Amino acid sequence: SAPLRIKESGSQERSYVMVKPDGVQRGHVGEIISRFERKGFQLIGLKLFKTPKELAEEHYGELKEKPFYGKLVDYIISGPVVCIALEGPGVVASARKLIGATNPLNAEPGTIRGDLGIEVGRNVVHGSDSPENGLRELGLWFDQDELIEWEQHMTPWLKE
Ligand code: IDP
Repeated sequence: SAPLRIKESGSQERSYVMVKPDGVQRGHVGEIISRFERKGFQLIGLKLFKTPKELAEEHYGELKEKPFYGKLVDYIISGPVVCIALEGPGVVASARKLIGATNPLNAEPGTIRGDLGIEVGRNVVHGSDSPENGLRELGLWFDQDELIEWEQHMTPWLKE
């Protein structure tokens, strides 16, 4: 598996979020990025990307034995995705809350999947499930020089 190329910057937590091909095709890219922006997380990486099959397989490697694995990989490579790197305290768990339950039918209204999806196989968006996986996935989807460390001037208005 790929090395962890992304260092943790101080105590800052990072998450890998991705608009899946259905989200891109349905024109929800702006809306999805906007939900994380308005929450207050800092955008440190962003790109439109055509996923190589090997990368999709590596990303979902833990699910290799699942019956839906093949279709999942086909879905993820079926069109461009938008790769999003976010940073901030508690960003992994918070992004998962904003995204909602894996199956959009179980996802609360107000979450991305709850508002925008109806099937688990077309659930619009991905978010890392642990800080460790956040760093692992950022290392898979981004080159080091694609992650930008920048000073966010609204920080004093977001953090005490
Ligand atoms: P997560 O994306 O909410 O973390 P995981 O269990 O890690 O959920 O599953 C990864 C992805 O695999 C899901 O987002 C979904 O796209 C797909 N998936 C999960 N369970 C099913 C299923 O039962 N049928 C089809 N696709 C599934």
